[in-house]
Amino acid sequence: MIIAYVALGANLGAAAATVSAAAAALGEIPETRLQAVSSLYQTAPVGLKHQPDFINAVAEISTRLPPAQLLEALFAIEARFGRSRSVPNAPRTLDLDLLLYGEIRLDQPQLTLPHPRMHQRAFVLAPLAEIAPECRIPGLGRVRDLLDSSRDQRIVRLEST
Ligand code: PH2
Ligand code: MG
Ligand code: MG
Repeated sequence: MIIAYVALGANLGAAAATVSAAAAALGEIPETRLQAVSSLYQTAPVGLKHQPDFINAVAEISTRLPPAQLLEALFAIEARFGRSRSVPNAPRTLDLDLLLYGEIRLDQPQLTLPHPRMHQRAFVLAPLAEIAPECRIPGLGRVRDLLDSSRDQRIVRLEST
């Protein structure tokens, strides 16, 4: 089994409920087990500014699926939650991004690993550090140390209900 990390994000509709349900859906992927899910975080939009705040979380899974097949399964869950793809960075009902797949580095048109922007994004690094404090991003170093450089980004951990 390979340990992989998935970022979850939503800023349309019932975003918190969607992110929680999508995290549970990760455990339904064939050959895959859901190991941990972070708290939900309310986060300021990065990139395109004039859109609602996001709800973000990170999940740890273990899987026997190869990266491409895992990615297909993530797209299928996005579609199930009503994701339509318009312009890049547009508001979305659900975004699932594969962050890390073991220590693998990959640079393909459909998939880059580690995720190329994860190290700059507090909305990824904070929930990742919560569930995997010793986690390292291959080539970039420890998640906890990288988080210190993104302290200016507004993110609030939501109390679980
Ligand atoms: N996702 C993006 C772009 N900007 N900002 C926040 N706060 N959360 C996201 O999940 C997010 C974003 C592209 O996928
Ligand atoms: Mg994304
Ligand atoms: Mg995506």
